[in-house]
Amino acid sequence: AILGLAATAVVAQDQPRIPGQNPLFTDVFTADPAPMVYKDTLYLYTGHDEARGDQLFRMNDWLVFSTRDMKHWTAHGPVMRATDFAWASRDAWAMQVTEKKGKFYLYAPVRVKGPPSTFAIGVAVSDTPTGPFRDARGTPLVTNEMTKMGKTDDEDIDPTVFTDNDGTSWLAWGHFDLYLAKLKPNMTELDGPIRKIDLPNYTEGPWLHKHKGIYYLSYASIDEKAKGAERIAYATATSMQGPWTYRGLITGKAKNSYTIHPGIVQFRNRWYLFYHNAVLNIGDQKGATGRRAVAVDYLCHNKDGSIRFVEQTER
Ligand code: FUB
Repeated sequence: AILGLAATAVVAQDQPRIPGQNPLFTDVFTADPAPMVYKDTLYLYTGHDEARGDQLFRMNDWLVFSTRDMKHWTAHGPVMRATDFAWASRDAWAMQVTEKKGKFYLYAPVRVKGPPSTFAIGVAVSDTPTGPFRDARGTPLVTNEMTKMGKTDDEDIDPTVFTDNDGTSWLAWGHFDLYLAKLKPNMTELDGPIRKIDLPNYTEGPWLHKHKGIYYLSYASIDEKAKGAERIAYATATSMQGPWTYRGLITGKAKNSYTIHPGIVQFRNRWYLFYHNAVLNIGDQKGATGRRAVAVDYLCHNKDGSIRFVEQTER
């Protein structure tokens, strides 16, 4: 009992918990969380897993939920379907929404009609955070850049968008290779060259944030590309131009899921790490890599700029 009490005290002090919340939503399978704070509300955009049987992914639309207190959530339903991009055929994979000058921009990877039906990144716009979002260009923002370089067909995925204090917005994305480009102030065109960033075991799911003047690039990583499951790692820099320095792992593997995906945000003076696992069963549909569940835990920045390892909590 003494040991138990001591352990509880250490956990409470070192790693504050959000008790009883994970997974966040229990009536729908959600993945690839992308939080955005606007005014007094945290909006959480997610992918929507609908895989049946041993299907890997079946993802047709993106959902949004909102909260003002991190306890009570409102589901607003789908904000957009992959096929709302007229040039896309399917696969509503990991997206992110950001606000600029009162408009909301959604960056998302979807499979183009093809052939070849490779991934491309589209940008959509809305006047409200809950959508509906409509294609802002009529064409992809990033078109098969990696395929042009002889890579596989699913390289242009998982866009993350970040706006610096000076108003400059940046887009990072990629599968096994990580790319970074500036966005024009209109948010719908790239500004300048695409740069490649080399990070150890970079796999997918990049997420950019800034804290106390340090830039953070978190991402899903696999030790050996073909084996194991993903864990969240991160790198830091003193400028978006880099150089980026690998700093270690933020999480271990997600329970029951091959993938994990970071979404990091500050809300009401606390930092949060959103991610997904696959511990949720809904009826006869068991959690699996294609049936995931979004979760959240506190994120702590240490004084030396490192991020404290996050223990994944469950209900
Ligand atoms: O959800 C489909 C894909 O799985 C995402 O784009 C990746 O980040 C991984 O979570």
